[in-house]
Amino acid sequence: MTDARLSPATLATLKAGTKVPNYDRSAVSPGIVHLGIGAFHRAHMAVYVDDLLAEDPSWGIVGASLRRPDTKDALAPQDGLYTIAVRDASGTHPRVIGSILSVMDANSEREELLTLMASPAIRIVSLTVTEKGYCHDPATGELDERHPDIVHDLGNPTTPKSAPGMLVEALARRKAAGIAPFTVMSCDNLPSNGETAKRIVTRFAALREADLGAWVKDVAFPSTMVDRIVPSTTDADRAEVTGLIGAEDAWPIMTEPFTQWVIEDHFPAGRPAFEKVGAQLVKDVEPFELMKLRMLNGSHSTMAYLGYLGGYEYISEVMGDPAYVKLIHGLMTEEAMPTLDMPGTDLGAYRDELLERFRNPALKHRTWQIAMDGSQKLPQRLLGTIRDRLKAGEPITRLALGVAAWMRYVTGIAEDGSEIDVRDPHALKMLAIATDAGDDPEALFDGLAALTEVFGTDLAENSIFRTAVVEHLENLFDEGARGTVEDLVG
Ligand code: CS2
Repeated sequence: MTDARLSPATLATLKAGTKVPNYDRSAVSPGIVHLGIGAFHRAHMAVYVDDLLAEDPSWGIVGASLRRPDTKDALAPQDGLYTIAVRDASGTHPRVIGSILSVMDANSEREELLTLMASPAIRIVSLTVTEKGYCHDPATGELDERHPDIVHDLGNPTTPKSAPGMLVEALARRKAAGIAPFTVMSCDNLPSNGETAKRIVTRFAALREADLGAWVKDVAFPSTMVDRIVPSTTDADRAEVTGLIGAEDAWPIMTEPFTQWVIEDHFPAGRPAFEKVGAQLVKDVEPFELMKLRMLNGSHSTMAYLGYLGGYEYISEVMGDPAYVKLIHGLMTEEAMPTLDMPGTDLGAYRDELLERFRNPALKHRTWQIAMDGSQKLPQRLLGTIRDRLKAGEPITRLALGVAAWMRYVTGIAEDGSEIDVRDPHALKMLAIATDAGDDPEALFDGLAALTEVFGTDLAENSIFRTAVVEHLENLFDEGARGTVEDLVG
């Protein structure tokens, strides 16, 4: 017999051991619209909200996807219910989350979504639209005014496609109706994500209309640091979760036990009591963001490129290679930690906890998944750290290897000659550069470092940086990734 679909009707019949919502879902009303309803949000913020709804049912979430209807397709028949499955060495622990009341597909329901965003009940619009969703220049953090979606949205402001366009149109409607703005809460992996969102949204609003630009300046954009590792769900995961809970879930979310959320406490329109469910509400999130981006994400990207090239499919496999572990330990200890200013935080303990999380054998986190969108990730994960180290006159050996591995990866050809499926908004441009360069490390460096949206205008010219990356590239071409890592740590 096939299992019945997860839904309000089957909730009471789930297998023992499955945690289910402890509140009456029919009493929950929407207070939050979330743009970018992917796995990251569903493993993170939606869980914190789920923990709070028994106490305050006015903060339900309506999720929206800006690009693909697949989340809506999976969750609509389940009335928004889905499972998070927490994996560690002891097994997989399922919990059904009820905080997402519905999912909207912005392409087919744009007007309904904008109407909801403009309604007074919505007091927070949160975002996980990934780095590229900001339509900005990652090197400067400014709105990319030539971005095709931005060009489209400025020409068609009432039917926008992009996240900035959606936010500004909803805010414009609130302004026109005399409704106070919602708070915009970015949960993406960007430094000062609140400020970045604010810069982009206010610029876009000002380009639409000076008055609107001025009004949007008063909108609150708190920064947040979000941390939970969420590998993409596979068919095997779906089957495992269906077996565990006793109902079919079309899109469960697989994650780790660890979760962290640091939030700048600036919500003039009100907020759920996140501090009661484990979030840290602070004045200044930036040091936490830098710590996470430079230590966790910087290590992740370095392991992703060197790991993929070295033939490792999962991060836990990379962590099984002592040379790689030594490299990552050194990258954090010698090169990232000295750039961080975190009085009162034990960075050594933070590093050790990260290494344990990376080791989690049950969490099948693909190197290929993390390798995606490197042009958008490198600036805040490795290049900012490199700039600080260069300014201080300190070595950048391991960080430069991370950059070189990315350059080698985006050539699109693996060490065994097979093709790499490079996913990146600049993939084609980078492939053309790599094709021209062939296996000449200097030409490859010069071609890619000229991408000012990644490297700014300073790094391509920096001879210490250039020499370090070119040397690593030579090794990567000659010895492969494993050989290069062994040479470096040996
Ligand atoms: C990862 C992150 O895919 C990636 O680029 O580095 O998504 C990482 O797993 C999260 O930031 C962890 O909080």
